[in-house]
Amino acid sequence: MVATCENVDFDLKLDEFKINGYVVFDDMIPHEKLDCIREAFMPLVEHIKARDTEVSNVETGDVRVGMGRQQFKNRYTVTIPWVEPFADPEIYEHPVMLEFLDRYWETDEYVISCYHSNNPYPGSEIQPWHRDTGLAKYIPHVGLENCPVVGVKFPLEDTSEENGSIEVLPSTQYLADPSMEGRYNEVLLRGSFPSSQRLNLKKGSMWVQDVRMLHRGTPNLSDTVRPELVLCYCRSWFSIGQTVEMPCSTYHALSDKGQKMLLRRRPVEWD
Ligand SMILES: O=C(O)CCC(=O)C(=O)O
Ligand SMILES: [Fe+2]
Repeated sequence: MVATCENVDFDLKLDEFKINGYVVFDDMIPHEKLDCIREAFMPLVEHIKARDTEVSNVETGDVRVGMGRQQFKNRYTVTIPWVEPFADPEIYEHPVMLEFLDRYWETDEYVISCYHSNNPYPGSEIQPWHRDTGLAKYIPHVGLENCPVVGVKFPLEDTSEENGSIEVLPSTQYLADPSMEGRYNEVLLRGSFPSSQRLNLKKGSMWVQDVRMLHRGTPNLSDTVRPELVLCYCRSWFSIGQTVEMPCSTYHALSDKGQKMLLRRRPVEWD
């Protein structure tokens, strides 16, 4: 059974998110949908894996064939093309997720600013502890109650200690001491931080990540890739300098809500 707004305790989910810096929603996406996405996704990530034998700082390639990079050894990022089966309104307009975001930001003025993925393969290694934002540098000493950008993530399979489930250090999203930025990995490896935990997720779940919360990818010890897709939702007044590419015809076919959330798309011509 897929989660509906009627069977979610949004007040509790918001409290969990504000306290922990992440929140998990189970049973959000039917397994068959994820299987279709996985089938379409594999050629993209395999293309990048075959092409990129070196670690790189920049993503390259055509998004429809495989735009991405080897981010760390055997760990690939892939930009997701805005085409079926990836661009599915039952995912990016998921009523439970939009209701959650409307309540979190107390407005529906937000946009989708990226569609991306994180994909550790067997042989990947532990990542440095990090945040996915430089907010504490741009707005030092202010632990904003609401983060203007969040990642909405969904794995295509169960994630586990074996296949490289993410490790998080809950409640670190409000840290805003700029002198600590760039030192987190060193500090966390040396000190004692017993509240860190692995997020072992069930296939079908979606989770929201406050991009300020400290986290790291872990080694994939299984024999197959562990893909996780991420949609970035961002307040309309904020920018992370990224946008989704799509042809005008695709944009005009979106729902009113879809058009509002993808107002910042980059028009491209695809034949
Ligand atoms: O895929 C993961 O488990 C974490 C990846 C991550 O945090 C990143 O690359 O920024
Ligand atoms: Fe990250």
